Amino acid sequence: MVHTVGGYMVYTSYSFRNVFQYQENDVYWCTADIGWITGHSYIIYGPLLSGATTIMFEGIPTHPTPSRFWQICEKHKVNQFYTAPTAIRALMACGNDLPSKSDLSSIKVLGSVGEPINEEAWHWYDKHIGKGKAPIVDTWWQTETGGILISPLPGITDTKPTYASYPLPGIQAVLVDPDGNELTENNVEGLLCIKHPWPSMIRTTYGDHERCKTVYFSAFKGMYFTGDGARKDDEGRIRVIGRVDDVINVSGHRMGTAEVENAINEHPAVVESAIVGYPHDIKGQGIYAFVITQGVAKDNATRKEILEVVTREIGPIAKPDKIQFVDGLPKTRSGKIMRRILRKIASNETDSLGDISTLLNPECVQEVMEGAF
Ligand code: 7RM
Repeated sequence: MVHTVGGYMVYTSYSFRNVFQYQENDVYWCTADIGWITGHSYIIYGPLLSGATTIMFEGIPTHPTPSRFWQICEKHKVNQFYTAPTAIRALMACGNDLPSKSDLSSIKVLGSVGEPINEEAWHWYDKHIGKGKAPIVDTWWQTETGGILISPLPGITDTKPTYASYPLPGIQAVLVDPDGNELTENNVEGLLCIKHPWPSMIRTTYGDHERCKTVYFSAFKGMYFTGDGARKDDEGRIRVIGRVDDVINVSGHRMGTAEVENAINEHPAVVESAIVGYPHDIKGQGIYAFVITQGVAKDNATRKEILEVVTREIGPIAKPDKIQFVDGLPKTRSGKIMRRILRKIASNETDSLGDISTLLNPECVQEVMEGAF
């Protein structure tokens, strides 16, 4: 993805200052790796262009102890803390007493990025890290967008779990139907597009300009297509429900991966989950859930409880057909679940898994494959 100096600088600094409400002498920490766009935009460019004190961390959240993040927050009196849901869920599973051992009173704003943050993780982050006083900015954006396009503004917009909320000033986010008609009313679901250009938008895909045009600018005339599906609530807040390619169609009902995972994660013993579709003779697609649990038997009684939670949260139509308990889920280095691999495993196409060498944890693939139905 090619970004250009002027626009990228303008937009990363603008969005950094507004989304994190950075004030002079604050200490800001984004836990990302600088090799990921989040590190580029929000460890380096946005903060440094704003004269901010920005912490750069190399390591993992659980080493040498799962208190690492909270100890660093205390030591450097971090005011704005920005991380990914995958890290929040991993630390949440380590217990509530760990964050309470560190003084986190300096924290004013909490950020989340990379995937939809599920409700349970949102509440844990709010309660145990922000102590109910630090607004959570659920920031939606992409490598292609260069910077945050949809996010609450702390102290200005309200926050609502699982909602990235409203586009930043200047950003014209819209939902469209498959024919490209704009869905202007609230309470709708559609494809997330951006109507008007913004300073840090993708300029080209390196060495292949046609590809850039086809992938992002050809689906809908005059708009940038994000590839994400989203929903608007009755007040126009936007909730991103996952990549359109990952949407599952069960007997004609369309479901985003995030929605079903969010429901499964509400079960108290579920640490993390991933759902994918697989071919199903009757329903078209069935729902296959890969679930990491803690402290419960990996048996049908737990499966039944999970199904009950999903029925309560969404409805019987979203109940997974298969639930496989796993110890780990294949993740990219930036913490995103590789559903492509899980989809192959769920469909019994394991002889064509593709390249798994860039995974953070390639060793988990074997385990997941062996336990598959
Ligand atoms: C910054 C980054 C982009 C994709 C994007 C979404 C997903 C990112 C959120 C989110 C729901 C969020 N760049 N995504 N942030 N989904 N809520 N707050 O992640 O290019 O690596 O990924 O990530 O699907 O299109 S990225």
